Amino acid sequence: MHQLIERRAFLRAGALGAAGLGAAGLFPAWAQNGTPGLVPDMETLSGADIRLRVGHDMFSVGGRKGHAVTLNGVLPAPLIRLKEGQNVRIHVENALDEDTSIHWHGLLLPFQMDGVPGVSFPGIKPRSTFTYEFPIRQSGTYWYHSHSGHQEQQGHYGPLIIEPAAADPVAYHREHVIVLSDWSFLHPHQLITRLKQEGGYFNRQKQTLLGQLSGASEDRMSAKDRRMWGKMRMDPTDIADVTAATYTYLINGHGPHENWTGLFRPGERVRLRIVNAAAMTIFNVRIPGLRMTVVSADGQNVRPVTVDEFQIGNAETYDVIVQPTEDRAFTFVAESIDRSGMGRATLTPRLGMRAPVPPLRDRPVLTMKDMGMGGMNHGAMDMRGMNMRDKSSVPPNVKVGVGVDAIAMAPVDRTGEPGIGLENVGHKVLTYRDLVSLAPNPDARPPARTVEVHLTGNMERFMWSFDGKKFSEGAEPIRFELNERTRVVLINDSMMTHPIHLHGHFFEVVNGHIGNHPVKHTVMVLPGGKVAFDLTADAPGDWAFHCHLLLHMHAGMFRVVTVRPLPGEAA
Ligand SMILES: [Cu+2]
Repeated sequence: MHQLIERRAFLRAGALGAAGLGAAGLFPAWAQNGTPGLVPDMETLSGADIRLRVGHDMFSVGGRKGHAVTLNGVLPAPLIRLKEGQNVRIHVENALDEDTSIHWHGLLLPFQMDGVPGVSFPGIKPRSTFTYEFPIRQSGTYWYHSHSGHQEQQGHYGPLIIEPAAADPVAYHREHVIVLSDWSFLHPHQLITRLKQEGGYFNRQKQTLLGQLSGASEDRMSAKDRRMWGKMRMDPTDIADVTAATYTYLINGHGPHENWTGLFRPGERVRLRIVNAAAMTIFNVRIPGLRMTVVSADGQNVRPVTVDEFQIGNAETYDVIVQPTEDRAFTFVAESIDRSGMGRATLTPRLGMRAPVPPLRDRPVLTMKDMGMGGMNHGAMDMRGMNMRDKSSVPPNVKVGVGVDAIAMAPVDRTGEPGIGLENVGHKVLTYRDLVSLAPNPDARPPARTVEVHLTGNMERFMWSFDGKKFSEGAEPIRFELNERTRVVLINDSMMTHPIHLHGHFFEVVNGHIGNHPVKHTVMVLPGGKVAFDLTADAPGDWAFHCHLLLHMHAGMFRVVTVRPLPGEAA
């Protein structure tokens, strides 16, 4: 390890220095073009007292300028770098004309410091300062973002890295932070209006039924599937609500043409700390020519697993090690799940070198499994008898009204699958089943009870909910007793992948590796799929629980989770 540190000091001193290479502009030091990575003298926010100012700035990408919400004047926000075991006070000044907040995504902290207005604190009023203060009880790659209004979608997000107190089990010579996001020049309210008018508004790649019948996509969908989709009046290419029709996909705040570039020396082990901070985009990540060894998921170490590609949901983080040995450039590709566009960056030994950018691959097409029929025998299925709103397959607490356009009749565990569109890409794609916690799970008790939560929606009307009930309809909190051990089963009745996030806790994704289940704060549930996680409710308070596709959260796919009693309260 000592050698590695010396190596990093050398990098700082020398040949690869970033001075004068990138446009300083709106970018924080860590996100500048041509960066050598996180060298010791790089400007980051660290120590016991940190100051952040939430304000307005213009942000430009692709030659256009738009209005952004920024922290300390930059987009993405500054890198916060902390040390496990320290205490931190973070003073957040609100220079906006509206309330703001910061949520520390994935951090274990007192609930009053979690930063969700209306749930954990009142929010930060205009022209006032709120001081967050909490001990740092963990290490790894995390991030932070606004939980107020639509500020996160407008640029209010940044990375947060915590050094472990003990030796890091992951060895590396160099590290880069890679924050993925999506940028629209339309205000989030305009996005919502369009989606409410027509669920598939931004899905300009629609396959027409006519096109399918003419045989254009014969090879990709059976006649039987085509008949079924037609009958359901649903669209098998509705993979993403908001697409490249309006989004520019950003890597560290840079568009594909700005081509954010990170440096390496051939032979080095390079740690990439990858955060999906996008509002509405799930990404497929790959680096053609380089294999990636996943060493951490959602900030928690996993047994190293080497892959060629992975799908990353909103709010998830992955740390990967790459070891480029050749003296050449590599393209980092973050393709949107619907393949309407991509974020693109370059890893290279020297500035000015670039690698080919692969073309967008064919758009994926949903299957019957994605309609919640994965557990059915297709041969024996009688189409005429199918009713995707058959209430009998859900418990009585699920409200099946206009807000629910489908019920998964036979949902299946899809944690062994790589994600929509990645089933047959010809190389190894990460699945949740590949993730094994490096440390044994701390709580060996079997769950005492099971809580089922249905992920529900009406795609055409852009209505989203848990158990058929929007948060604004007065949905009851999900209650846990302090230190109770529960199995939570998420059942996706819709035909979209939802990344579901629980605040203030880690949970263990039940994937067959008993005792070493991967420990996460956000989990993607595939269409027609179900995911179980075991939870020890060890953090008293009120916590947000929601889909991290931000427009789904705003539409109502949100609940409060309460853990009681609070400290000092009678049980
Ligand atoms: Cu969602």
